[in-house]
Amino acid sequence: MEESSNRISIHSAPKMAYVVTHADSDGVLCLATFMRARGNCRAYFSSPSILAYTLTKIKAKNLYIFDISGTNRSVAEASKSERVVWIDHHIWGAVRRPDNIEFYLGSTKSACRLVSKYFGITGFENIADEIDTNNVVSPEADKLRKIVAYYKGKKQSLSFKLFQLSKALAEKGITAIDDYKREIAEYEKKISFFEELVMRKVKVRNISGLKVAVLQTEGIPVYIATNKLIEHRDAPFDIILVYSRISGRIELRTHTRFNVLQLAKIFGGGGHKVASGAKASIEDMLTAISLMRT
Ligand SMILES: [Mn+2]
Repeated sequence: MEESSNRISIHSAPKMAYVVTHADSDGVLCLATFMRARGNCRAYFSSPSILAYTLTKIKAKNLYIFDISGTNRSVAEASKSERVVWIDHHIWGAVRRPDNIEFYLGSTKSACRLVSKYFGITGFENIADEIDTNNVVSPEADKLRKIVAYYKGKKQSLSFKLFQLSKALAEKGITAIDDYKREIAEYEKKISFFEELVMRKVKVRNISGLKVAVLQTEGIPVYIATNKLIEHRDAPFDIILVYSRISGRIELRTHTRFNVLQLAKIFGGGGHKVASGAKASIEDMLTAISLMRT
């Protein structure tokens, strides 16, 4: 019911801004910060690999893109909207900037910190920094990460749930997370199951002196795998490779600050030096790792 009323408001307000943001905690906090500054909007949750396709659905007067890096293809697609503001903190390759796109890029810990700065709205950037660098210390960051992980695990109407969460955060501030006790509790029940699965399924490889942890499992949050593997007897790992058969994507992390971005780039992926992702098979990624040191 709420979904349909949401749709009505879109048609009655054609000039409403469009936002495309990353379907993760940082992306949610970017959107919440935006809505605090500018009010309601039409939002799409996307990811680096599907951004260009997401943008084919949008021709807006005002489009904002948060927390996803661009390629020449996605930039060309975005420029079909009238005016675009693109705010991101990932490492970009060379792209040509069309006249109607404003890039606001930086190397902050979270994209939310850049969005906060751009709109002059403060409040969520410390929590976003904690989650996006996998350095969660505050209970607020811990709870928010669990709420987002809960919805990502459910998959059903993920975008709508993340939109509602962003809106609640914009309206109530971070105390909005207190209304998600059930989701947090349900997610917490699964954590030890995920952790046990990580330790049981991980395969350790030694490739040209690099310690590589290989995981092929669906539905395990990457941060859980990364954090649990610190306890593994072969830890720390230079490269943690988490493959999803459904998406055909590999997420790369590191315990040793090994530059995993260079690996993702080989396959047209991207991200940060210590957290990146790309579409690739495990076999091809292991080959790339072995070639890197020859
Ligand atoms: Mn981010």
